[in-house]
Amino acid sequence: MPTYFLASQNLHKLIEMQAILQDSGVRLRPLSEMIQMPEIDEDGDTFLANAVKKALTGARLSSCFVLADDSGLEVAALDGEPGVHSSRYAGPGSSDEQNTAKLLRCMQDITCRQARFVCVLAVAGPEGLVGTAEGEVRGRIALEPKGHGGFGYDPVFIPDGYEQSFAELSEECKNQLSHRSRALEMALQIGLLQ
Ligand code: ITT
Repeated sequence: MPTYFLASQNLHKLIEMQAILQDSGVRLRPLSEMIQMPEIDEDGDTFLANAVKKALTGARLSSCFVLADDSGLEVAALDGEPGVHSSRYAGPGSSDEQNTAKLLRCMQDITCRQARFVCVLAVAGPEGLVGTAEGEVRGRIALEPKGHGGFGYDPVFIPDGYEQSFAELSEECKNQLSHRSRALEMALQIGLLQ
């Protein structure tokens, strides 16, 4: 079975992606099984730039086929913030709870609560970049956190067509709708993962 190695420090991403890829014929393992990944400075202005940087670094160091995910939340009324800064919105090393609390504070007086999650995937191998794929899910920011599932901003993100947050919906439900599952679907469709 073709195997790809995920270059990520975020265990939640690995668990979600393994569940989404379960019946795809593609196997995903953590890159930490092969090498110790150095800390990567995610200094790109776009999800694409950061995803490509993570995949190329992992592939160069391991000589394996490496998948990377750069993702985040874009809020329309905040001009797309937190965007590429999603994981450190409340400052370097901030927790999911601190980031979510900051987001709710910034949106205190904002009635337009439209937002989207974006995921850009990049695959690189020993010869360099293989390709990229992208997925998004649209929704709105809740007035307060609800639910205990998922990670990151899941407790405050309500996908379009639902009344519950991603953290209240089941794992299966999130994995059918999410930006990550849509990006993986595209990656399989275009043969980026095969
Ligand atoms: P790696 O770079 O090591 O993969 P990371 O968590 O730092 O791990 P990113 O730089 O891509 O990953 O930042 C993604 C952040 O966006 C993540 O920490 C969450 O705050 C948010 N995010 C992305 N996908 C999410 C999801 O499905 N649910 C909730 N929040 C999400």
